Amino acid sequence: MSAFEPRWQLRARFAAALAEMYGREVPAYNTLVDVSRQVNREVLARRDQLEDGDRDRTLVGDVERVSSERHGAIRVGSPREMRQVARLFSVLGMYPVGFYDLREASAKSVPVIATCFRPIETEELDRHPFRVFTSMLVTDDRRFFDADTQARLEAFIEKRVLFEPELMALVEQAEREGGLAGDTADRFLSLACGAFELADRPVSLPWYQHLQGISSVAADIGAEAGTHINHLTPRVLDIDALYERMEAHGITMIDHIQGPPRWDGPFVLLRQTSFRALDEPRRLIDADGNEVSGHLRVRFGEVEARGVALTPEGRDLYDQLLERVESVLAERPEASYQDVARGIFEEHFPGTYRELARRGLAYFRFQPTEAALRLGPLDTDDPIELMEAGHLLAEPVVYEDFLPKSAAGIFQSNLTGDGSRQDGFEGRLHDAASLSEIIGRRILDPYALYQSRQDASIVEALAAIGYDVSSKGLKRVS
Ligand code: OOG
Ligand code: NI
Repeated sequence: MSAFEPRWQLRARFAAALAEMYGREVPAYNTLVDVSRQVNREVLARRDQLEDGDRDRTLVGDVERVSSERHGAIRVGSPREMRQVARLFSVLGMYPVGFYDLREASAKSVPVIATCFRPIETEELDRHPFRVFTSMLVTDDRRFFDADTQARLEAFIEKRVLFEPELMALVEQAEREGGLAGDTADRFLSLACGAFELADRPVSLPWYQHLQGISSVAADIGAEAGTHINHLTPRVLDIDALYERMEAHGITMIDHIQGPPRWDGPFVLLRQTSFRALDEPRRLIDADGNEVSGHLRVRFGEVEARGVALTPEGRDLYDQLLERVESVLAERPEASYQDVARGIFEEHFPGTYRELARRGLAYFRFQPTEAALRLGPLDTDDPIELMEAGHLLAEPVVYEDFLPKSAAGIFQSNLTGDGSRQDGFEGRLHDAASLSEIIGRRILDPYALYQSRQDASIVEALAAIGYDVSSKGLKRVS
């Protein structure tokens, strides 16, 4: 019998410990969590009064999970560090999903590629959906770093120890034995949490400033002795309400909510907003080697609302519309993002979840209706026809991932200065395959994960209605 602590429980305890630590260090985070909870309570109370169709607009997924739902973000400097992170997170049941190239998604200088470590099975997501957006500095990209800076960066990063030997030994033990239990699990969690605390080790000011001239992200990664959680993000059910209320608490958010607009149609993907990094007192070493006190901005606050996951076709449409929004705003800089985006969505995006399902633009969990269970199979097994006939309900699948444009926007709005990028040079190409190799574990394709959840729900629903699912080839709806 295995006495290992379940991975989801380790993950839940890890997330709680991080939140406790982060709240102590960044008090505005606690305000954000309090306001999110309050907004969520209000939305849920209101939601109980709504008709089914309108209920979808708040898109809750599993109600229980929302209150504890968080994502964090960390940044590392090398393939070696990235591999260590991947091994550590796998002990918590978090695996790399999706590839993000922030070098391309950003107008400013953001020289990183990234993935998200998160649970992948529905059950695991429902138990505790903690995710960590993890970026890695691309030190050999000449658009950002000349040969000398690259060499100094790599030497600095190679020398530092993000995860102490005792922690990595526990990771190895978990890998070897299949898990951790009791005091060993406790020790692992406390060391793992400690590894993401902002270390109070002095920072070389000239080196920090040199890197900051190139990119604040590079300075945050390449001049610090350790890594740190740079934000921890609660999920809120009504982000517009939260936005207004944070202002009332004296916390100024960035100028708009990133992602799709608020409108009367389906809530897709992800909407996020943040408040600026705070100046935090730090020990600095000046050019003469003297310790001086100063301030650095490294951490910030962010909140998000999650909508339905889109299929590749749905995502293409979304990306096209967002490009339109940007080109309109380029011509009319005085217009509000929200108004322009709403107008474009109203004109070009399907206005209902049902229409998204029909056109194969989003993922759904199909469930049999009471009527279907009573009446049994019809002469079709097409999930969309069955939905139209009232035999299947299509419940939107929540988006579990990130958006490169929003991520770039989050990076940018919290950085000091634009940095510098020499676009004449060729950047080193990266994709999911090359980052998989770096990580030493295959990065999973988020679309494949959503698709298989949808497929599994269809098989289960048809079986419940009385179809012989073993012998039928199922039609895919998307
Ligand atoms: C990560 C930014 C990306 C998000 O929510 O899109 C992110 C970072 O600042 O390190 O967390
Ligand atoms: Ni974030």
